[in-house]
Amino acid sequence: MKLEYFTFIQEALQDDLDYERYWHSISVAFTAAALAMNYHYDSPDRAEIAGLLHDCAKCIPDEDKYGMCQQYGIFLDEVDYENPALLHAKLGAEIVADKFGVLDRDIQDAIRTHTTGAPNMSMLQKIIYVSDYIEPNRDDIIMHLDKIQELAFQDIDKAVYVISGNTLSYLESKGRTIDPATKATHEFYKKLLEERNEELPEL
Ligand code: DGI
Ligand code: FE
Ligand code: FE
Repeated sequence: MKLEYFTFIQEALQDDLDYERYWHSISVAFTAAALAMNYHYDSPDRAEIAGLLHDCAKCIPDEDKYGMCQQYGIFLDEVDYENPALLHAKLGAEIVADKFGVLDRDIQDAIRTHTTGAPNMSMLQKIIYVSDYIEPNRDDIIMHLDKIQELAFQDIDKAVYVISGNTLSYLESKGRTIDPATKATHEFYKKLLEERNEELPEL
């Protein structure tokens, strides 16, 4: 039954995503399952499903994304209108219910927050946020990726801190608008590590 469901998802993704995005999704799914096992998360298969589906709305043309967001009643703020790259996360969280029967709120939340992160994320949200960044098949050149991959399996909160910090620096260097959630994520995990008297990793 489970394998049939995975096959159903996999075939739909092959239709809906381009070649690179499809393999990125497979890679995020396996990375998420590995992190889930590492942190004794109760259902690694749910992490796998969230990973498979996290970018399911990525290849919808931008001009269609806005209309679909409206149909689903998704609230969009100014940053979303300026940055269509942010929409696929919010839209994906709604599409998975309709198209893949995913009614699990934690999976939906993990998809919704996978691009910006959020303060005080659940383990599944952190797993997807981190897996998206560290999966081994991305073409992007990411500084110290090997160290961040290692950190992800040692202390996932430190990994969220580093990844959100790197994302902020990247967006600033490109002059892109920062979503308040991206900033809030970094600040939350910085404070959390300080409260735990942990050293802030610099990567
Ligand atoms: O969908 P992926 O490529 O796998 O990765 P993603 O969902 O993390 O999306 C990455 C894109 O989102 C990337 O181009 C950077 C952008 N992004 C992330 N946070 C912010 C942001 N863009 C803006 N403008 N503001 C943000 O805070
Ligand atoms: Fe994404
Ligand atoms: Fe992704």
